[in-house]
Amino acid sequence: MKSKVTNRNSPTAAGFSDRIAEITRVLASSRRVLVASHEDPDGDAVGSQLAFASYLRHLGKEVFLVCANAIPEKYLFLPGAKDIPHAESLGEGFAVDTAVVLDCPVVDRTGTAARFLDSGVRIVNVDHHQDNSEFGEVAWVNTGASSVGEMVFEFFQQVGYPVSAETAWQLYTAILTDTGRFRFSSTTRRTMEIAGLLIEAGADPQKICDKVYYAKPSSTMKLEGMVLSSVEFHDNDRICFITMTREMLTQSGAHESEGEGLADFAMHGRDVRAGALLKEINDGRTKVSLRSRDSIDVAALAATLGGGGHGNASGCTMLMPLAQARQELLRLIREVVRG
Ligand SMILES: [Mn+2]
Repeated sequence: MKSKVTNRNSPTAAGFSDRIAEITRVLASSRRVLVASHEDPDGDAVGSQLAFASYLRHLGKEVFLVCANAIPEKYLFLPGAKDIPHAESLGEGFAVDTAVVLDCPVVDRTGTAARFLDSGVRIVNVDHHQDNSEFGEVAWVNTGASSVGEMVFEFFQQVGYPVSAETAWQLYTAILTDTGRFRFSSTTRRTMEIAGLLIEAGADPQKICDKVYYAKPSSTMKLEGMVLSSVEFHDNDRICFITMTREMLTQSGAHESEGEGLADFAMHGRDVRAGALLKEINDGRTKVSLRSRDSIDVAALAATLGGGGHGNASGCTMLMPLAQARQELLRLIREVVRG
């Protein structure tokens, strides 16, 4: 029987244990399980995938990890991250009976891994995005969670799965990165408690933070310098745009994934209410990462452009070249900032 279970409130809300029971019920009758997350993986995607895979292995499942495209180098220190295969490397005949899809509001966010998620596959959807479409046989959505890493931790506690040191590193990284180093409004007392429990279980906060944020290759720093020098302010410094062009990637020798996290620089300004990183894509499109403060909702703005995300951090792809996208985005973002 197909059932949807959703928890859009706190991790400790009534019914939480029912959701966990639904997931364990599906997993109990599964044999070959794929663990997938979104394309352009971030720390939450990689950390949660690795942690959940370890639990499934512990259950004796045949477990397959997959990523749609390259995992950023800064996450390769995580135990197991180097061994996550690309979707392309799993052959044509590859099939699973069940898939755990983490941190994805819609199935398509799995990118090239979506081809393994046809109608015959039972999907367990674990996510914290507001705009989750509740796809799958079980959809556990908790928009109150800082990260899927936090949800996975709660899941492990509920089912009595002890967190190993390796898993602690993975989940700590997921939470650290998805909270912007415990800075975003999604950071709760429980988030900090979980971080503390993960440290107790063996996660090293200094080493993890250094690996993720302070171990950049020179190409990344060169790219960052170029992107920062593109900074432009509008409307009395209330709107800030930064830009990443193909030329900058070529000149710095950086891969596109090295620009992850750069969007946050748009919000470093004292008076900035909303900001964006505009990334030029080869085929005349422009990828946009949006950021905002307080009640300014950039998720709604991204949604009007075919994207999505969280209220203060969202993204979309605009079907126009950079210069045109910048103009159009400025017009739209002004409406949001002026309210
Ligand atoms: Mn996440």
